[in-house]
Order: sequence, then structure tokens, then C-alpha cells
Amino acid sequence: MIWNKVETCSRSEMQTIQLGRLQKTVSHAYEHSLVYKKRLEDVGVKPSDIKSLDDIRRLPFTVKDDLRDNYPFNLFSASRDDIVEYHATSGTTGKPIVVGYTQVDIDTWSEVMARCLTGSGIGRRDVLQNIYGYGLFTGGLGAHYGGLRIGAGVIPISGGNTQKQIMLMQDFGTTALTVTPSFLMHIHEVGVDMGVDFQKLNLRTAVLGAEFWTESMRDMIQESFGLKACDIYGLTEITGPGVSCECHEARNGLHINEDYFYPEIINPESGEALPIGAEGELVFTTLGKEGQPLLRYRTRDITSLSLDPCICGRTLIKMKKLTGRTDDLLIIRGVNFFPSQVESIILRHRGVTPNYLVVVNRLGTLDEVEVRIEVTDEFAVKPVHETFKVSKHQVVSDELATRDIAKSLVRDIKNEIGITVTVTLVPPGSIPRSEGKAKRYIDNRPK
Ligand code: DLL
Repeated sequence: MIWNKVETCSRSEMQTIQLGRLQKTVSHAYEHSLVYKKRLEDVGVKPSDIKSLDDIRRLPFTVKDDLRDNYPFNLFSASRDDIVEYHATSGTTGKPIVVGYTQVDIDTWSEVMARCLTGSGIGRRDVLQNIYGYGLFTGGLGAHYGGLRIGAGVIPISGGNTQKQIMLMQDFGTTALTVTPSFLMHIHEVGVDMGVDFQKLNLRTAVLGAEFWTESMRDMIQESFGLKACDIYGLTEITGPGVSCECHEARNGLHINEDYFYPEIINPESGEALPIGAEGELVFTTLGKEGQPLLRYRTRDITSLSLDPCICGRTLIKMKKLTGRTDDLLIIRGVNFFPSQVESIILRHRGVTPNYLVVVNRLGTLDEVEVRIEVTDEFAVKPVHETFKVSKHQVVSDELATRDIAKSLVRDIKNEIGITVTVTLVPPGSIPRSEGKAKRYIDNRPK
């Protein structure tokens, strides 16, 4: 099913919509934001200079620090009276990033989320358990608005409450889930301990995002729950979830709602725009946003774009599943490495679980990488609490088999990523679980 016929329009129709909205957005930002007015004047561009989509390259980039520097409302391009909702990032370092939505922006958000949920195979007959956190985080309300728009029965349970999540899945006959992949795996773990057979529930679809996850994780989730899992992407600055989403037919690349979010790929070092197909940093210009339009916003997310036809019939440009974020890129003894790259290697090995943490330390002048991975119950020979007393990070079993697993992980990481790491197998349950986004690495090196 397709929610809106614009999702299947021709390239030239799409470009006409995009150009009209780009011109309006640049004028709106110029007229309503002193910050953008000055920025455009600094590069000598007036709204009337935007005559073609290529002219977007004349606009300056916007970066995360611009939002921080203008905290809380200086980048707003609408009167505070017209702002009907606020969201913000968690802001673990420094001030959070604040976003304000007008009613038009909320309507757009509902529309793009309706497209994403429909594309994932969800409809009005579904019971949608929305496990994304409600609050300043955009996940909960974004999925909620989309769910209401398509007429699904939304259960606004939010994150946490693992056992209650399982109870509602059983008692309410939940058919669809919106949740982070890591928390969904945690729900599975807890359910299995409670003796729940997830295959027997009514679950059909999960729309997973807000964090990096691999194809191997998708296979594991689909098998564990007996459902189809689609990837959904978005970021607070641009709107929240709903910027792009996979269709359930292909589940291979995310269709971008490009009539509202104009994508570009740039070389993250030089800022040069790259052609379709090249991998680089994803940049978005919002088309039609009123509260806080953003021109050429650098997301720091790494991916590539594709205009290849899709079996679902959508013509919307696709972005590949994310490779990583430029700010998560670790350079270890000269080798570039995204912590998330170890995930698919781990998931290929028996005896270990997808619960892992990459820890980077500096010993003298050398960077050392430790990959802590929880073993499965069958390899946790000693009782977990005993092992804990000895050392949280000790190998949990001295069985030869366990050593072999660790050795083969070290070998595969070396072969595929090019760095030598220490693998420490830790007892089940010893790596902290998250109810939202999982933290997959800690960099202890001096800044
Ligand atoms: O995570 C919005 C969202 C909520 C997306 C629910 C999907 C589902 P932020 O907290 O601002 O917003 O974080 C945005 O999370 O720049 C990516 O680095 C990462 N991210 C989001 N979706 C995905 C995904 C929400 N599907 C940042 N795969 C983005 C990988 C993702 N990373």
C-alpha cells in the first residue's frame, strides 16, 4: 500500500515540487530568521537567486553547533505564539538542541510518518504498540502521530517496563511495534526467561530505528519474533522519525520523503557535493518547514543515495542503511573504524549474543581496543554472580570452546576491519541494557 501518490510521481514532477518548496523555504528563513538572513547575506545569496535545484549548492551549510550556539530559540523562523510543540535532544554534552513545530510542521510530520508506517505494511487494522520514548525525544510522538493518521490502534506505552510490554503484546494482541532494535532484543531476552513464545503472539511488523543496526540483527529479530522488520530513520533537527523508511516489500534501502527533506551527499572533509551512488555525509534541507527550517544541515550520518527502481513502486530516492556517523569514527593506530562494524561479525559467531560494548583505552602512546561481548547461557558455565565477584570482565568459562570463540572473533575482526582487538567474553546480563538507544562504545582516550 502507498499512502500518498506523490510517493510514486515522476522525477520531473518531484523536482518541480522540490524547487517550489526550496524557494519558499529560503525566502521564509531569510525573512523570519535574523541568523539565516545574515548567513545568506554573508555568502551574497538572495532568495530570488534560487532558480534551480542546483542553486542549493550556493547555500551555506548548517551544523549542530549552529543549533547549540543559538540555543534555545534563535534559529526559530516562526513566532513563539505559532509554535505548538517543542522537542529536544538529550544533550549529553552541553546544551540540548531544541526544535519548535508549528501546526503545519506537526501535520507534515504526521503525513511523513503515515507514509512510513504504511510502507512498512501497517494499516488501520493493526494494533500498534509504540515503545519509542514519549517526551522530548521525537520517537514516541512521531510514531504516535503517524499511527493516528493511518487509523491504527496506538498503544502509547513508551519505553521501559519490559514485562508490561510483553503482557500488553499478549493481552492486547499487538500486531505492530515501533521500538529501537536494541530494546526489542532486550524484550526478547526477558520474555524467553519468562517462558514466552513470541512466535505464538500476533506480531507481524516492527519499525525499528533511532540507532545503528545491521542486517544480521534484522535476521535475528525477524526469526526471534516471527515478523518483518523495517528500518526507519530520522533526526530531531530535521523532524524526528519519518525522514525515510524502508518499504516492507524490499526492505533494502530507505525511501526518503524527499518532497519535504531534500537530500545531498557530501565529502565530509571538503564539503564538496558528491554524485548519486557515492558514499559520504548525508545533508538535508527541509522543504516547507516553518518552525525551524534548516538549510543544508550536516547530519554526520554516512550513507549513499540511489535512484534505482524499487519493487514497491515508490519512486522516492533511497538511502542505504547507515554505515555509521562521522563523529563515531574511531581512528585506531591509523585504521578508520566504526564501533558498529563489529556487530555483524559478532552475530555470525555461535556462543555469543548481540550485547556488546567496544572500549577504547590509551596505554602509553598506544590505542587499545577491547570488545566485550556477552556469551549465551550455554557458555556461562559458572554462575553469573560468582564470575561477577571475581571480575566483571573475566572470561566466563575456561572451556576450550569459549576460548575458540574469542580467538575466532579476534581473527575475523582483524581480517575484516584491519585492527587487532582484545575480545573479552562476559557473563550474560553484565553489559548494561538501554530502554532507548544502546550505547555501543566508550572512548576513554584523553581528548
Ligand atoms: O533518533 C529520531 C528517530 C526516532 C528515528 C525513532 C527513528 C526512530 P535523534 O535522537 O535526534 O532522533 O537521533 C538522530 O540517530 O542522526 C542517526 O545517527 C541515528 N539514527 C536514527 N535513525 C537511525 C537508523 C532520532 N534507522 C540520530 N539507523 C541520527 C541508524 C539512526 N542510525
